[in-house]
Amino acid sequence: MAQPLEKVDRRDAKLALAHLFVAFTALALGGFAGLLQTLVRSGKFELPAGISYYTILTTHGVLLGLVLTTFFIIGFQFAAVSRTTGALSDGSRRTGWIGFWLMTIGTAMSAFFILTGKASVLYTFYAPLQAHAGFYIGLALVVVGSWVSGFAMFAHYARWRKTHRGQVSPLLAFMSVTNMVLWLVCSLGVAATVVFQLIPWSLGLTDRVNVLLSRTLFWYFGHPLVYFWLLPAYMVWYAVIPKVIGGKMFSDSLARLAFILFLLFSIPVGFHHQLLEPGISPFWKYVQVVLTFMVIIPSLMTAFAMFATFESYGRSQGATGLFGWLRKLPWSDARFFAPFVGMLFFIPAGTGGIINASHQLNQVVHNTIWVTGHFHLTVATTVVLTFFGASYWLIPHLTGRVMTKAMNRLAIIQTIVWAVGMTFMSGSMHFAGLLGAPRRSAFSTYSNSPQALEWIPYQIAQAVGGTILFIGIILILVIVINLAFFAPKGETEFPVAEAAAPYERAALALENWKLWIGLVVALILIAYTVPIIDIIQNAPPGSKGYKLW
Ligand code: HAS
Repeated sequence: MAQPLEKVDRRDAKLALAHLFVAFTALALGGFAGLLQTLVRSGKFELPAGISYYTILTTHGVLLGLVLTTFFIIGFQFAAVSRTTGALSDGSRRTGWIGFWLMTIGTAMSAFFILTGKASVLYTFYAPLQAHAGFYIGLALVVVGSWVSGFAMFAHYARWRKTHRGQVSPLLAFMSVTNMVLWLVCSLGVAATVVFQLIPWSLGLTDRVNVLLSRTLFWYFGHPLVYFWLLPAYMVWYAVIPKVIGGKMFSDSLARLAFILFLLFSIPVGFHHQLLEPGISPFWKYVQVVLTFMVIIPSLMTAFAMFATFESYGRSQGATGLFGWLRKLPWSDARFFAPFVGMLFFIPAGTGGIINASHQLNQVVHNTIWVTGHFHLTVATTVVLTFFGASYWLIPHLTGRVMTKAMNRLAIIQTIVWAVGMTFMSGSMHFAGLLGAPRRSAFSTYSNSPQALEWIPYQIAQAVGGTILFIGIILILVIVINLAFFAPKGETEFPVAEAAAPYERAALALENWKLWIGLVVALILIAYTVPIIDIIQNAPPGSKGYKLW
């Protein structure tokens, strides 16, 4: 068994890099689609050659929401596992490559059907909109590929535990495994609707689909999906940022407990996306709203831990007063600055999430562009800026290069551009949403409504923000290409923080997977069994659907 490495093994580095390249290619294409969307919604621009707004919107959502995130996360986690628990075995690495190719082939297949206008069903692919079967089969391959990669990580972690009996596993490996367990359990829902409902229906093997069941299975997956995106950002905050600033992690056990709480409470909450849907009893909606408020707790713990880390470091450097520690943080280091701005944006982003989850308030914002504003703050700012910040050390670490001062300066500018663009875009989305502006709609569908006049200034602000963000995308691509191919050769550290109190017995209990997975299954059964039986037993005849191809 290989010993823990200070560096990621070269062969594992290739596997991680392959994932990151697909992720950043998706960012380039999906970002361009996003620019076109905001221009169309401003009412001042029309797409050429009869291209549908919904084709562009689907391209944007699938490439950024599903492809960029999943590839970045799996690549990052392979690197994290290899760095902290030693080189992958040949078997695990081969399994990782199989997962990568399945995901890549699936992505190419789905992208083909989206770009040829046969799958303009948006990233949530709600029935009764029907795409070409090839789109769903492509998505199924992406999910199966990600499972294969997850199994490679589980096998590697299990080997480590076997050879290190009684020891607490390295934090980043524990976190990667927790995130993959969460992903595996939640993606069973989307796999079920795709394989048993949508593929047979789009192939014409069944002529109707139970719409409510498919949406329920989608959201069983859809909310934990957002925590699958968030947790790798939290890995960077907990386990990397303290080292980058020169301090120590506040508490290793607290970080592990937060991850276990995410595993327990992120899945049985999908109904908070369906609060306004008929056919689900108010009682079960209420139960899931309560569970949604439980899943806020680990984020509050994370906020506490980050403040504690920053403050302890600042005080160790002589800071005094309530906020004196802020001055001691390394503002000119892009590895810190980008994730920190992500944290800052998570304060209003999380507040918006709490508003969404508050049953009655959801009626004000549901299906308005407020929700789009919410997820551009969460995933497209907090998560994505943290991924960018991680790329500033991860890519040069994997390619054997170093980031120059000029690139670091460009990365600081990139972060500022992103923050300004997102303030315009997401801010105006929130305001327009409160005025009732719908989400997921081309300008032409509501331009004749008298209310649209009120929304137009905000839509122009969105286009301004979208254009600034597109500049941000060009900047990050310049930096990534430089770090991958042109930066000077050298050694870059993969920073891993030490905990302030290194050995905490509680951490061992948090690796009792039988207990945690058992509890996850119990919570899911409590939250979903009765409502799903209801949805099946009281199903209307089903919808024939709207074929989009
Ligand atoms: Fe959400 C809709 C509720 C978090 C993503 N969400 C969405 C959709 C997406 C999404 C993509 O209940 C749209 C889906 C669609 O297409 O329909 N969301 C929540 C709640 C949270 C939440 C309660 N969402 C996220 C995260 C996402 C994400 C994270 C992506 C990564 N969301 C909802 C609901 C809907 C919804 C409803 C459905 C709306 C509808 O009607 O359709 C919570 O997890 C948020 C908790 C977060 C906090 C913030 C903690 C702050 C921290 C930062 C500390 C800062 C520091 C720096 C240390 C409580 C950790 C400080 C320094 C200084 C100097 C101050």
